[in-house]
Amino acid sequence: MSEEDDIILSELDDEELVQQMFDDLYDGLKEEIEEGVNILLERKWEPYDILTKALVGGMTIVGADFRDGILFVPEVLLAANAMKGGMAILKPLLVETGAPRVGKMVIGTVKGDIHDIGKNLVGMMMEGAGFEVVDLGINNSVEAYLEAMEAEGPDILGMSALLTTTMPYMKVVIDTLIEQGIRDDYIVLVGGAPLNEEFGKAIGADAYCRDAAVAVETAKEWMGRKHNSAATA
Ligand code: B1M
Repeated sequence: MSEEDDIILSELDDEELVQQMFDDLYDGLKEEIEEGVNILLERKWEPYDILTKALVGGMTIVGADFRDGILFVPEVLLAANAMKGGMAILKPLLVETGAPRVGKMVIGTVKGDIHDIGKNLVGMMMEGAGFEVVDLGINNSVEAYLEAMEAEGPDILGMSALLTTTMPYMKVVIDTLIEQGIRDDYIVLVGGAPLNEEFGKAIGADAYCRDAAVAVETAKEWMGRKHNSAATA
């Protein structure tokens, strides 16, 4: 039995446990990640802190080693799967039930892009803040966005892209909204690791959101503006 097998997560202090969770996420150990999340919850950690400090923190390390060619797609998929296991435990805790609906968002990852962890996180946090969220999943064409928007009538369109090659597709979607004369019917928010504020402005989005917490704040702010302009119209 290796030394690793002997580690009892519940016997570690908080700092050691978070470090161990980084290692377990790196190794794609879903059950251990789930156990770590449950232990931190028992220790009265806020679900949001577990998400950002233990899970997103661990995924940042995975991302750096993926970039540097130390980890490859199969390993990163396992890490992503472990992360999703932890997120599934936190989701009901982040999502308040019965909260008054403050708005509705359709969100999806753009065409050509299959990354969905960040988008899922945004969806969870938005639901937690009282938004109704319609998640279109990954690899969405202009047509898929338009169809969902027509069917769902959201206040907000959220788009996610994680690749420099797929982020320009957000502009394709926004340009189509303009062509169809419906751009101003929606608040358009965009996010994803390779984007920045300048890019958001350049493609005609209402705002770029650095992370899930910023997405919630920005959505609330824009919903407030929408109500104010409706009241004065
Ligand atoms: Co991929 N991948 N990946 N990957 N992957 C990146 C993005 C990369 C930066 C890794 C690297 O090289 N360092 C790199 C892109 C480089 C580039 O474009 N310049 C990359 C690459 C190259 C690829 C492939 C092409 C690899 C290959 O096949 N050779 C391939 C692409 C496939 C495709 O999409 N067509 C690929 C595949 C994969 C996996 C399938 C293995 C897996 C995805 C699993 C999944 O999502 N289900 C994967 C992963 C996990 C990553 C990294 C390691 C982690 C991404 C992640 O989940 N981060 C990533 C490296 C990195 O980003 N550092 C990488 C955690 C997540 C919480 O953060 O998604 O940024 P993030 O979301 C944040 C914010 O950005 C923001 O809020 C979120 C929460 O705070 N946000 C929004 C995101 N979307 C938003 C939408 C909003 C608002 C805010 O709307 C309102």
